Amino acid sequence: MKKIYITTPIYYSSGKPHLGHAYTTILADVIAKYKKAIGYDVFFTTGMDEHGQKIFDVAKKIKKDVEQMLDDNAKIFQELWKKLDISYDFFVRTTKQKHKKIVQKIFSYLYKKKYIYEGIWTSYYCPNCEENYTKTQAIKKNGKLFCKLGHELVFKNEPSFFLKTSKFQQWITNYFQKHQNFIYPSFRAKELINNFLEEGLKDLSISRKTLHWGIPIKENKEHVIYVWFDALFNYLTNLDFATKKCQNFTKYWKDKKCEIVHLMSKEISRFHCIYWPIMLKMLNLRLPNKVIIHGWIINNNEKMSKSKGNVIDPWQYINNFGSDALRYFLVKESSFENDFNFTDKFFCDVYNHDLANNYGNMLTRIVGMIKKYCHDVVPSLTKTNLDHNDQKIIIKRKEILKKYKNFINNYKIKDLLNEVQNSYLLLNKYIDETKPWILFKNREFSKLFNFLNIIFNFNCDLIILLSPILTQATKRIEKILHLKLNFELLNKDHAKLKIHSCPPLFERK
Ligand code: ME8
Repeated sequence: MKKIYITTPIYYSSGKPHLGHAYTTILADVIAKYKKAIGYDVFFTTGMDEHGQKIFDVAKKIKKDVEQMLDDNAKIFQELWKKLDISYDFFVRTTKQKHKKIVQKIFSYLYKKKYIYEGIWTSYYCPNCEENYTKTQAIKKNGKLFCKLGHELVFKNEPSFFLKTSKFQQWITNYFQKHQNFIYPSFRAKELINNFLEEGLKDLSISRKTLHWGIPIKENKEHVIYVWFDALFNYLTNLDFATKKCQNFTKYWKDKKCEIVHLMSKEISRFHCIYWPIMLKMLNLRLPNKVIIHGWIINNNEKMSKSKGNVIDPWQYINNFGSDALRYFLVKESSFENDFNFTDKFFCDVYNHDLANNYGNMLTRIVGMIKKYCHDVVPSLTKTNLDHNDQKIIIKRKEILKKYKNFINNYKIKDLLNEVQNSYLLLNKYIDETKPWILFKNREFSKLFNFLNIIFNFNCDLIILLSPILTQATKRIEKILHLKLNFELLNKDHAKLKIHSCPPLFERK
């Protein structure tokens, strides 16, 4: 059985989830569900990044006990994931004992191996992104230095532990060049080489002496572990790496046949594509197969983020349009190459066109016709009297069934959705040209039954192909059709199936 381990970033627990968090998590969930649907054994994780300067500062600012804030925020994230039908297999919180112990073990191991040493950390630091900048990488404005997201940098000069990442600069550059599929889309590898590798990779400061909100370092209790060193290892601690009960690590990480995929947006690609592979190399562990990087959701021409205060609340769309609508929109408009501008009008247009008019209305129309012309039972195909229009639809159905696995295997879910929408266009045309009401009036029953059988079967496949995204609608349709919808039912003939009335699935807005 094929296997895949897929992860989202773990989100900072410094506030509520926004549309950006929902975007990545939905994409990962949809990939996980599609892979499961085509027979993969899937392990999917997400969770909360709960240490570091930013978390500590926010709790202080809102006058809340840090742990209370973390519990509250983890709960809010999990409530959102439940509402959005996100089926993760493990939800990590980095303040939990298991995670902390494993990270300490890894630190001690790398320290013993001399990959970690003590020194003085002098750097321009972004407390918001928890990221180092050199003077050349920083953006200069009015004599001050800023990170790429526009936060002011703070100069740091303090004792620290360092990870010998500089030793691996050539290795990681070669790795990018030899493994063109490692980073998707591949142009991001060039960006990383230009921005971070060409000017020389510095050793990474991995501890903080002036902060105590982190995992204590056993080798020197005055320091805590830097949040990114701590956080990246969630991808191993989720699988119980370096514990007695490490079946999942053996099953999903050690087995080279298991596909490992990390998903995120571009601002954290440096950590996942440069530092994370180096850490794994130091531990003598295999690398992930793919780091998939998507663009940002933009609001008013700026990256939507908590620090900018321009975040969009996913709940308002879920409450007005339903969770399926948000899942569908974010997958349909997702882009690995570009950012996309979120507007209410855009959201509403896609909802009305794709979900209300095509998906929902098509089923209502077909069920209505079967009720009216065939006493609620899907008719059989006579195979005689098939005309050009019937043949066209049969061919289109075959085509999409031939292609869908390829789309799923190559993470091109958006392309699959485009194929599905094209099919709806064709089916609408098929109805208009066949004019079943005239066939009925003229008592051309064999033609009418062929038409209804062909359109019902094809539409059923389209519903199944969208089922990993439209989880709620699928449940409702299963009741209408009295059928458990899964990918094994693709390409089946549903003749003789008894169906029930179909209330509108997506009301027009
Ligand atoms: O970076 N558009 O956490 P974070 C698209 N804790 N995606 C967005 C987005 C936007 N405007 N805003 C956020 C961290 N995201 C670290 C990660 S992983 C070991 C540690 C999504 O809460 C996107 O996936 O800032 C991005 O990479 C992630 O949220 C950042 O979440």
